[in-house]
Order: sequence, then structure tokens, then C-alpha cells
Amino acid sequence: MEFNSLCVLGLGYIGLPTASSFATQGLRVLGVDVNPDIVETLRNGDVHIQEPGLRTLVQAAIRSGNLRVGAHPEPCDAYIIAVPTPIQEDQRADLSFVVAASQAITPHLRRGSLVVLESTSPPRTTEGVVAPILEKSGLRAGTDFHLAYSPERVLPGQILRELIENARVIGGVTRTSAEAGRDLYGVFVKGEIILTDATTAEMVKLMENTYRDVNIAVANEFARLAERFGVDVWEAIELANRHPRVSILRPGPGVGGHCISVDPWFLVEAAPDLTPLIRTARQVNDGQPQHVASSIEEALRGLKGRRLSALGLSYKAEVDDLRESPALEVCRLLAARGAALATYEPFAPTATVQGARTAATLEEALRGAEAVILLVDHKSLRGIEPDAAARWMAGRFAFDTRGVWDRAAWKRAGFDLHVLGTGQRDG
Ligand code: SAJ
Repeated sequence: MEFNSLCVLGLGYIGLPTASSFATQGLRVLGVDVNPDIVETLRNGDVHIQEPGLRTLVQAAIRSGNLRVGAHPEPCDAYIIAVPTPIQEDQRADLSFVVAASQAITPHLRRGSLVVLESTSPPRTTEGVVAPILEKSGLRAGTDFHLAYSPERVLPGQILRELIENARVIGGVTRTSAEAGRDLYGVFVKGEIILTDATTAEMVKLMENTYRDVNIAVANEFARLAERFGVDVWEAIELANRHPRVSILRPGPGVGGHCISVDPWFLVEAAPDLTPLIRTARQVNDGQPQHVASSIEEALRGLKGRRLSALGLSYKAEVDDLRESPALEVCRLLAARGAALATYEPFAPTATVQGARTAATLEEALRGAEAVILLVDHKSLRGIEPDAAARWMAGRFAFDTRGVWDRAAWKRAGFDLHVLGTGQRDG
């Protein structure tokens, strides 16, 4: 099949780079977003998301004349739905954006059109939620129009490269629908394109992120065990990973972001009776900020009025994204327990935490502090000079939740350095 026009609904982390990539390959693309601020920003040649290389790509797409942005879809050969599927208070997926996007496409649907859902969704969403809405057009999915699910699998911070190079799974409600999807993504994807059915493709996405969440949960539990038994978990993991069939991930202050901390719940919601392990892994990772805050409180023998400096607020290194960030949660807990906290996030210098002071520079964050806590392993924070920290700070307590600081150097500078997952052995 050949596609000349495409409408991408949702211009976020996935929709915007996807729309731009198609446009720079010559397709006529309409990017649609319900948020008028996003449409306005893009029309003004600006980009609302920080991601390496994205600004250049979007500007090239707009300059080429192939990428337009607007608030409503128009008749096109193909439609990609890339809207958020947030999690509600009760840990169930909020599909209202997927529903609204499907409803917006329905009046424009024609015989032979292709619709692809990319948003991470519970199993059977494509067949059970999207298809019935689109079929209100009077056309039948898989017979009159093509319908497929294709999960995005790109890593924030490396989106542009991974969008092109990663293998892409396309699951159709029929084989012909999957093939239509392959013809569309083949325009810019260089990785392998693998065809399957829609529900398998939905499961693949959820399984990938759940596997990672469970692996991190076991690493966090190993860290707690190591603390109790006087072991250094970082050394133990490194040694265990020498085994040819073992690959343990890294412990830390918890799991954040809008994917791994959310997606496993979609499986728990779909089948609570079958998912005790997945649920427990989520609870272990969600409990990690609490564990870190309590470890700091214990090591400092109390938090009330203590002047602490927390470094890093984003959900992981080298991104400005604060969604579901465990670092933020640790800060909230420390502030709530009475610490006089200063925070510093180099990728989002104006980000605030209730009850804490926002520092614009590292020096401002550290000046006069009794204790420094590393929450995110940004390159610039990993490489902090302990001697400089010692000059600015009033106290000599340091806590590394990422296992990255050079222990000998911090000790040489006079610090009492505590590292998550390392227990003290008596004697
Ligand atoms: N983390 C650890 N220990 C580790 C690895 C990560 O504590 O060893 C923490 C991070 O600090 C962060 C969280 O886990 O808080 C998630 O970070 P991440 O880098 O593992 O993943 P995301 O959420 O940025 O991106 C994931 C990726 N999925 C997988 O690697 C299976 C990406 O490929 C997906 O496209 C993305 O989710 C998504 O959109 O679903």
C-alpha cells in the first residue's frame, strides 16, 4: 500500500517525533493536539519537549511544508493515535484520550484507510475499544479499513535514534491490516518490522516494561537484604552478573517515568487473579522512596530542622522529565518530616518541591548544608568534586542512592558517605 497523507493524533514524546519523521520522508502530515498551547508553540517554530535532536527535526519537517499542526483531524490515508493513557487513582488505565481520538477519526474514515494505535494500552484495547468506535462509521475493521496496534519502544533521551533503528512490532486485527502498517512504518523505520496480531502486540509492550520493573524490584530488594547482612550490593550484583545467564539491574530510589511505573498496572487491572508477582514488584518499587527517606533519617539520627541538599529531581539521568519521579517523592518525604531541604535539578532548574527551597546552581544548593543526597545520576552530578562540596557545605554527611560516587574520594574529603545497598558489618 502507498500512503500520501497521514494524521498523527497527540503531539507528545512519541507523536511529535513520529509525525516529523514521516514528514521529512515526504508524507503530507497533519499533527493534531487538543492542547491549543502545544499547537501554538509548534506553529511559532518552537518545541515544547526537551529531547536531543528533536527541535532540529521538527523545524526541518515544518520548513519542508509537509508538517502542519492543528486541533482537528482531516481525511487522510492513515491515522496514528499517540495520545497518553495515564493511570487513575485506582491504578486503572484512563482510556479517555484514546476514546476521544478514535471518535475524532471516525467521521473521516474511508474505505482502505489505516488506523494505528501506538498508545500503551491494556490487552484487547484495539479490538475491544478502538474498533467498535471506528465501526460507528458504518465500515468494518479489517474488512473495509485497516486497524493495527504498534507499540512505541523508544528510550527517552534516545528517541530519535531508537525510533528509526529499533525493531518495530505491528499487530493487525487481520494480516492485511498488519501488512498495511508495515507499508506505512517502512517509510522511515530501518529496524526489523515484525508482524503479529493486535492483542499480542499490546502484550509485548506491557511485558517488556513489566519485565524491567520486576527486575529492578528484585535489585531493590537485594539492596535491602545487603543492608541487613552487611554486604555491598553493588559488588554482589557485579559478581552475580558475571554468571552467563544473570543480568540484574541497578537498585535506586525507585522507579519513575510515565512507562515502567505505570504499564505493569495495566496487566494487574486486566487480570488481578493472575498477577501477584507483578503487583508486588510495583509495590516494592513504589516503596523505595520511603525506604531511602527512612535510611537517611536513621543515618542522620533525625531530620527535624536539618539542612539537607538533594541533587536531582528528574525520574532518571539526563532527562528533564519529572513524571512519577522517585527523587521528587524522596524530597517530599524529607520535607514532610521536617528537614530544611534545598533541591537542585540541572535539567529543570525551576522545578519546585513543596516545603523545599529551589536552588539555581549546585553551589547554591550545597552552601551551608549539613548533608548532601544524590538522587539522580546525571553525568554532571556523578562527577561532583567532593573537595568543592566540602568547601561549600557546613557538614560532612553524604548519601548516594545510585551507587556512583567515588567512595574513596568522598572519604578523603572528610565525608561520612552512606551508599544505598551497603550494610555495615560489625567488627
Ligand atoms: N531504573 C532503576 N534501575 C535500573 C534501570 C532503571 O532504578 O537498573 C529506574 C530509572 O532510574 C527510572 C525508571 O527505572 O526511574 C525507568 O527508567 P528506564 O530507563 O528503565 O526506562 P524508561 O521509562 O525511560 O523507558 C522505558 C523503556 N523500556 C524498556 O527498557 C523495557 C523504553 O524502551 C520504552 O519505550 C519506554 O519505557 C516506554 O515508553 O514505554
